[in-house]
Amino acid sequence: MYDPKPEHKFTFGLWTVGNPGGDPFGYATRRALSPVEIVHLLAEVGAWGVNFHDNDLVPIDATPAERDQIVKDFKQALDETGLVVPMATTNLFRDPVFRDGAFTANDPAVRAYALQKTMCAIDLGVELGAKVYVFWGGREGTETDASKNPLDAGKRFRDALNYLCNYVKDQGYELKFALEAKPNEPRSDIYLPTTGAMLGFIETLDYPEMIGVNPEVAHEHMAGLNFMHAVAQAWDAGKLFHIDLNDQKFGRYDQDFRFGAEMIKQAFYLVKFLEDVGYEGSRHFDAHAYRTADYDDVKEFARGCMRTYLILKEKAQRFNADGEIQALLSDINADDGTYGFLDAGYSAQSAQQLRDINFDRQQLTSKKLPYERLDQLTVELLLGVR
Ligand code: GCO
Ligand code: MN
Ligand code: MN
Repeated sequence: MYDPKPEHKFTFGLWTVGNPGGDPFGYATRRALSPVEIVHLLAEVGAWGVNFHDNDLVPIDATPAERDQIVKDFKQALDETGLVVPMATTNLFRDPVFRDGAFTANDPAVRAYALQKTMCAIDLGVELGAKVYVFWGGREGTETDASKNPLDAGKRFRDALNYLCNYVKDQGYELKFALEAKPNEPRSDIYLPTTGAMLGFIETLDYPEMIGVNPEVAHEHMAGLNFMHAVAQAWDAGKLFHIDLNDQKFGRYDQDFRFGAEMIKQAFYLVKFLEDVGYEGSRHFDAHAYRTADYDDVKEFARGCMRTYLILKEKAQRFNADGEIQALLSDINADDGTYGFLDAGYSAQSAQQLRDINFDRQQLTSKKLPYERLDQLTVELLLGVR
C-alpha cells in the first residue's frame, strides 16, 4: 500500500541521493557515485524519475567527446531502468566564477557566461526529456548591500529570464520554467526570498505564462513561513509547476532532511493539499541523507521520503472520510444562504441590502468554533489511534 509506483511521480535529483555527506565543517563520508550508479539506486528504491543540474551529469570541464559518452551512458541507464527525466536545472553556484551571482553578478562577462551556460544546460535537459526547467538563484544575492542595487539586480534577473524564454521559443522546445525561492544560504541574503515574492516577480516578465514556481519546504521553513500556504497561493495562481519536498526546523541552516522527518503536521497538510486539489506534477525530493548514513541507509532515506508521502496521503483520505471530523467541518462552514446575495459580487442594490442588515456581534461571536476538538482529532489521526 505504501510502495512507490510510477503514477505517484516521485523524483530525486542526482545531487540528493548522490550527496556524499560533506558539509562546511567536514569532508565527504560517502564515496561519490556516478550518475549511472545513482540511476540504478533510484530504480532499486522505486523512484519514477531523476533530475539533474548540468554539472551533476557532465563535469564543467568535460570535452565534447566526454559529454557525448556520459550522456550516452546515462541514456542507457534510463533505458535499462525505465526512469524518466522530468526536470533539469543549471548549476550557477558551485564554480568560483559565480561568487558574486550569475544573472545578477556585477560583471557583465559573468552574466553573459551564465546565460550561455544555461542555454547549453537547457539543451541537455531537453535532450533527456525534461519538461520543467528550474531556476534556483543560490548566489543571486549579497553579503553587503553596498555592492549591488537591488533594482539593478532585479532588472538583470528579469532580462536573463526574458532572454532564455526567447531562446526556448526559438528552439521550439516544450519547456516551462519554475523559479525556486530561498531566503539565504549560501548568500547572506538571496533576492526574491519567498515563493510569494517570486509570484509577484513573474508578472513583470515578458512571458509570464511560461513561468511558474518550484516552492521548497525547507526554504519557506527557514523563513519561518507556512509552506502549505505558499503552495496554495502558487496553485491558485496556476503557477505550481514543480515542488521540492524535504524537511527542516524553522530558522535553521538549510537542513534538507528526509520528507516528513521533522514537521509531520505541516507535511500532512501539504500532502493533503496536493492530493485534494489534484496536483499532477512531480513530487520531487530535494533532500539528502544524514551525514552518518552509508549507501544502505541512503536507500532507507529515499524509501522513507516516498513512504512517508504515501502514508500521509492515506491519512488525508482518512481525514476526508472521518465522520466526526467532517461533521465538525460542516458545522463550522454551515451556511443557510442568508448572505448569498453577496456571492454575485458588488452591485448598488447588494450594497444597499448589506447596509440595511443589523448585525448582532454577540450572536456572531457565540457561534461554536471547536477548533481544539478538530485539531486533537487530526493529531490522533496522525498518531495512528484513529
Ligand atoms: C538548495 C536548493 C537546490 C535547488 C537545486 C535545483 O537549497 O541547494 O534547494 O537544491 O533546488 O539547485 O535548482
Ligand atoms: Mn534547498
Ligand atoms: Mn530545492
